[in-house]
Amino acid sequence: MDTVSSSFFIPRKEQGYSDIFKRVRMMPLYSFPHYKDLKPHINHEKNRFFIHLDFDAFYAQVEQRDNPSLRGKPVSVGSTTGEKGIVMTASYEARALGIDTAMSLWQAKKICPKLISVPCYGPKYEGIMLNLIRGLRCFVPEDCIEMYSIDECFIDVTPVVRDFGQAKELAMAIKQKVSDLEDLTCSLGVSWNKTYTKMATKFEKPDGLTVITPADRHKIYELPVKKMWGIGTRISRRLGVMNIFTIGELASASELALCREFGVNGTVFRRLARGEDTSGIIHTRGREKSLNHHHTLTHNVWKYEDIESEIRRITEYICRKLRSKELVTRSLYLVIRYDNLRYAGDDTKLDTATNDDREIFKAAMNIFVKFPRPCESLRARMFGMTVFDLHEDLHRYTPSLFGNNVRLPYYELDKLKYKYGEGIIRVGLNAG
Ligand code: TTP
Ligand code: CA
Repeated sequence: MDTVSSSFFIPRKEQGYSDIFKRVRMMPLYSFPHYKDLKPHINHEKNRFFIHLDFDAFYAQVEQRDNPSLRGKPVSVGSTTGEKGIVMTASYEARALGIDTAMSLWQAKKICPKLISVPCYGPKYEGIMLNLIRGLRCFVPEDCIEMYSIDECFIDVTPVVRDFGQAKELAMAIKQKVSDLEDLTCSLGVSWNKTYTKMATKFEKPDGLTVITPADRHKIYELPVKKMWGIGTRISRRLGVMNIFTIGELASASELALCREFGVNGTVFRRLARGEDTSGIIHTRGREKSLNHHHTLTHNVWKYEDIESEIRRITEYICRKLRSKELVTRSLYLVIRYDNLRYAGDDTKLDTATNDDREIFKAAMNIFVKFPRPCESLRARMFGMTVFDLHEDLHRYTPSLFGNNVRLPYYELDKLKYKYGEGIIRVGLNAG
């Protein structure tokens, strides 16, 4: 499946707080319908049913769920320390008082001195979404579910419903499932295409459920263009210059004029506005259940530093493989074969899913110390590592958000290595 990352979602400079925003942005880069995804032969209004699910005030709601003393109060979640405090999201009580995402904590406290700011805990939120995706498999096959961001997913319910009535019933059942599984509320949009479902979700937030059938198209058409999936401040401004202010106006605009201004995206915008988004579920998660790498040496080794260096080498290899597939691992298995042809192997579970060379190296060394220590008369000749319990890497585009360790920009380093060769840079795996 072809996916493109949409730069439209990256906040623009003129929003003022873009620098702060960039720092707090942690959701995976969105996949946005591409020209290639739009298939004219699909009869787009018939027999296709999608649901979009979005948790309400996600981080804040989770923290209020887990800490009853926060319920009913203005709460913000984000970094809480020093001048760099930031609001990643705010509870609805705080929003009612004017607190907004990406505000500095200082600014937020000025507006609402009673605001309670709590730190965010990424792995917990990630776990909730992954649990939900698992739970949704009782309604549709996994292939029909697209995890779109840390708190949003699309579900293609075409295989299991016949009309909008059934699609709505299913959406209600999903809402109930979310409540049963996680005791959280979410909002849902139901429509015949992904773009409309995403916009529908916003109609009745929080705890909403909105169905947009072809007969309800006018509800979408009345919205300002900026509300459309993929259209931000800059594009809506350019559309404004063309006298296009609503989605309806975009839908009926001249395709030629739009293409002159936006190239092929002009066609995409127009078709999405018209409800002609024929894109399907996009899978970003790899199919792999595990990845492994084994290396047999030409010269057997026994000195600690040589062993360490071999383990480091296979760690780097495995981590790069994980990143190339945008995966993280929760479990690790290390095996060594000695020159007496015996094996030592063991596995460990990691505290959090990762593809960070340093964390995996540390875990691998912790396994190694339990093995018979190689010596001059018992040398190691083969090293192998397997990672399993793999998940999609949700933090791949925003290093350094969670955990005590500062995440290194591994994806960027991989690109450098790919371009300039292995020797260009090496991470010191012994560091923190
Ligand atoms: P959103 O779905 O945009 O917001 P929300 O769930 O808090 O509120 P809403 O009810 O309007 O959907 O984002 C989901 C979570 O992602 C949010 O709780 C916090 C996090 N987030 C960031 O970390 N950085 C950001 O820039 C944004 C917008 C959200
Ligand atoms: Ca949300």
